[in-house]
Amino acid sequence: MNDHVTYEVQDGVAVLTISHPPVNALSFSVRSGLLEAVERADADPTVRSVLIRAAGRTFPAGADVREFGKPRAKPILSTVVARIETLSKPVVAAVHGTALGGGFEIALGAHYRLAARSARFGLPEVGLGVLPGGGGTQRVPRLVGAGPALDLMLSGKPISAEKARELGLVDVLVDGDLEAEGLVFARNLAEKGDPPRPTRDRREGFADPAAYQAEITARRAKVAGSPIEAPRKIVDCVEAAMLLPFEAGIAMERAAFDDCENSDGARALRHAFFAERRAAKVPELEGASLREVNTIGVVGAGTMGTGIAVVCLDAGIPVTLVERDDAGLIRGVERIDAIYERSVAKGRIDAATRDARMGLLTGTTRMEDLDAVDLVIEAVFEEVSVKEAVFAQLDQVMKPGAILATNTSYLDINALAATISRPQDVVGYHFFSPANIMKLLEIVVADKTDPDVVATGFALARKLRKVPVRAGVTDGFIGNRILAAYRLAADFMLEDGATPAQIDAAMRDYGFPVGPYQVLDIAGLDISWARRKRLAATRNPAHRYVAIGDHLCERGWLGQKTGRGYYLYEAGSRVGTEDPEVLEIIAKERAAKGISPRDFSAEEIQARCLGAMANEGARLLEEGVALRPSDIDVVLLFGYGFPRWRGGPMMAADLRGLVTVESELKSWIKEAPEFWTPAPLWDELIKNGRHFSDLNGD
Ligand code: 3H9
Repeated sequence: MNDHVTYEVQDGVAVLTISHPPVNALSFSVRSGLLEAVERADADPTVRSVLIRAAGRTFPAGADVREFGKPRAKPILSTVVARIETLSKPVVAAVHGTALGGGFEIALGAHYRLAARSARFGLPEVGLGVLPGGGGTQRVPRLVGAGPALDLMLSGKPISAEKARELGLVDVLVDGDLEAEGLVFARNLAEKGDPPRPTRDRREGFADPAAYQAEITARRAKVAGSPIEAPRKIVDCVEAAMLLPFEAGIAMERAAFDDCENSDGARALRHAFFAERRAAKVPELEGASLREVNTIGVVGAGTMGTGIAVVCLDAGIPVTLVERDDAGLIRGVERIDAIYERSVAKGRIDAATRDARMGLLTGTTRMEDLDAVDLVIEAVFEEVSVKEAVFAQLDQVMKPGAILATNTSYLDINALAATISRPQDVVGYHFFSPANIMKLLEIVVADKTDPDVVATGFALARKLRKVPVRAGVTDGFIGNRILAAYRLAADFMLEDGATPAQIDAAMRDYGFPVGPYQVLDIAGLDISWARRKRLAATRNPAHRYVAIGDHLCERGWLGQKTGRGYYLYEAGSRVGTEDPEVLEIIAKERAAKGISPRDFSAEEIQARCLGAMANEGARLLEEGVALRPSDIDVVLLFGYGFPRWRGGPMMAADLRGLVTVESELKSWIKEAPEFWTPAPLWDELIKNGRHFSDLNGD
């Protein structure tokens, strides 16, 4: 029919094969090819039934998200699905891989569904800020009722073919050759004279109208506070499925989809989807020859080292864990054991899997035992002299060509690499705590890092199920540089009149799970204190400095672990209350600087924190520390709790308008010129009518 849909008749069955690598997304050419093929099958007198299948790794994984937000070329997906459903001959879909979103909806347009046992079905649209727009909200409830339909649409999580069959979404599971079985099934339908079975005419899901409506009411209450519109529209559409005629329900779904598609939330979520995938594409991959990483050494069995060891063990990679002495090693191995115990207790893995993973772990106190490993991740105390000593030892024992990764958060990797004989093998792997849970991995490329070492890091990250982002060497890399700017903006407001609780509440309202001072109390105030002390020698005394955090640390108030930080914690409690003494310290600091406190609205708090983050992001781009704005967004989304539906600080600035953000930055310059002066990139983009997203490179 066209390059993406082929048509072939076998034994009276028209076989329509979708072929649009990599995931058979339903772009214009696939939709039009499919529609044409369906029309042809209808008109072809030799055809008695139809089989829709896909070539390659999967049945369509959804609409082509790259077409979203642009005028959609006809035929639209719901037209294609409707035409499949109203065909006068029985239509069978044979599903393998992941039938997601529009792909699942195509299968629902067919009259019968066969699935490979390994197939998965899902409606992940909500994760992109939209809802199923190819009839999914109307057809799925007809088959399974409101509860399971809303589970699929509101969670966005796929279900197994087995589960889909249990629910009645799939007719037959296939273990063998799916295409051959599909052909036999389609031919049998024709031979038996079975008529088409349009999903729109089915009513099984409406068998208990009261239960259906009760489910709608319960879910409506649950999604009432959603920051994006899509979940509420999903509930409305599923309610309409039972109450309205089919065509009216479809029209309602269409209108709801259009409303959501162009919302800021949906744009931000689409951005996040592509940004994550783009971040994995770095220049070093071009022509790289990957180094083999079959065994890994981890030096340091503290919280970070053990978390990293678990990440590697989970990927099936044997790990040699090194500590200075037996006691430390035993504590480390116990920590790893405890992580796996919890996973077993929570039912995430079974005991056999735990045993297998623990079986890949070797503990030692001898650095020499790392002589054969392919890569070492050093996770010792964050102190230059300690790291240098470990590096010197590793340089002695590691085999030539082995990779030496340091898990530092701040330190100068160029300087560290220069202390050993093989700087080309040195790279930074900045994991986030807890390493076995947080998805982000900053891969820090030093001046002499060999491109093969960088490329190997990205390949390894995929194996470790991490989201890698390339960063250059600077104090704090991408994430902690942005975090420092965020905190400084917050600290300025603290000094000028806001309280920690007001700032935290404003940032939670924006969508962060916790505010900046809550994070400080959780992480420990001493970490950022150490950084400030380290930078003290080079700090320009003319720059505005807020010493409130230092005063708390000097009193030994280091956050939750000491029961006191920016907030006060009752013994054993993780919920802080406002601490009058902290407010007093802040008031004293203001008085000492002659500041008369003023009020800050939540909007101003948000604008200042976000403006500071985006401005620091612009500096990181100018310095070449970050390759592209979307990489900065990925770091903040996956490592710092930035709300995904806001897209990250650079996307948020785009959505708010660069002119608006820049003029706000300018209006604050007099308060701290070194901090608030917009990076030159703002003017350059604005003058050319461009956005940060125009620098993402696709
Ligand atoms: C929808 O269907 C709406 C309808 O109801 C109504 C419409 C009116 N579009 O992730 P991978 C690209 S909404 C365009 O690395 P994996 C992806 O960018 C859609 N491109 O592979 C990447 O490109 P590149 C509902 C897409 O094996 C390449 O394919 N569907 C799409 O790790 C490989 O992807 C979804 O939300 C797409 N829909 O995972 C499913 N999907 O190589 C979204 C992928 O240039 N997709 N690409 O970087 C996924 O969840 C995963 O991609 C999947 C494969 C699980 C399928």
